[in-house]
Amino acid sequence: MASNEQSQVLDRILSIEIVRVTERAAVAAARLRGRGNEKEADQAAVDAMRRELGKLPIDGTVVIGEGERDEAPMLFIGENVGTGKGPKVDIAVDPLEGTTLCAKNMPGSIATMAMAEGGKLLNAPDVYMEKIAIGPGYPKDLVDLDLPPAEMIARLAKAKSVKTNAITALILDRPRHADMIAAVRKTGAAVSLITDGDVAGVIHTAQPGATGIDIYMGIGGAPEGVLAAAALACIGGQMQCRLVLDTEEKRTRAAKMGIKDPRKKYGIKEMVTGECVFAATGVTDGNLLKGVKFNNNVIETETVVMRSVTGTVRWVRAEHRLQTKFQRS
Ligand code: VTB
Repeated sequence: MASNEQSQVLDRILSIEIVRVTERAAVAAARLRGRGNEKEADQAAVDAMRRELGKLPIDGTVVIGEGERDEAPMLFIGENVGTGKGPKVDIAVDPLEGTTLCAKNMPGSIATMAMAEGGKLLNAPDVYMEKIAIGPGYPKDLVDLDLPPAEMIARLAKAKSVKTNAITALILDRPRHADMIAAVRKTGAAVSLITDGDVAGVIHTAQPGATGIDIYMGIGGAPEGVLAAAALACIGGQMQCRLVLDTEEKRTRAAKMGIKDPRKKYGIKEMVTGECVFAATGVTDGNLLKGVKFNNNVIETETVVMRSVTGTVRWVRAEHRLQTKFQRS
């Protein structure tokens, strides 16, 4: 199929189909909110997502998944998903992003996935990734991982025509970020800390007016980095990422996945090299999305779905009445 024909298929049909996939995963995980069992919640989301993906008219390959083939029985990297009859697509999934948030019933866990034309998503190993992201409307190449955090904040403030104390950075609350957090605070900027969930964290930068977040920085998971890049590919913004390949074993693993330069800094267009669709459904309530609500006969979900072809962002609030569709089959 010609590339533009493929984009149209992605654009027209799959952007609605993809919503069903993240909805199902979110509902499955939400049933296990606050039960203190991360594994069980994750497994429920994985099962539900995989079942639903199996129904899609695509010839899909998981490139960002639950892990490498030997460690993840389902939605592993390289697994074929979909009916096999349809366009060749790359799939990135995080059926439950923020497993801890879900297990503790804390804000911000989501079910998320992205889909791109075949061969167009970065095949990243499940390692850490340095990330920096800002919203749209800034001069090109403003972000750079090699700038000291204080300089990055100063650069951003200048581009925004504000003082550094008007900037807020979002950072994962981890000991590895202690120096970064201190350096950002020293500029007078504010630091918002999150315990998990940096896919949503990066998306926050796209609408600083609404979220109060100007920049995301720090080290998180590489799979989450590619998913976030897919979202920004749709809504605009800048992101730069670099895999943390600090051992020979990780470098070998990455090389097997086609990564030639272990120190490469990836922009959005190098992580998502074609058109893509991104979707996320809230599991627990969060800034970005409302969580799943269980009422007597209705299950409510909220999903955001974005397409890079047009930059359209749709918010899908669904009321599900046929509850049998959420049961295992
Ligand atoms: C982040 C965050 C995830 O992992 O990528 C983080 O977005 C990074 O790993 O929600 P550590 O927890 O080891 O710091 C999560 O918190 C969980 O996958």
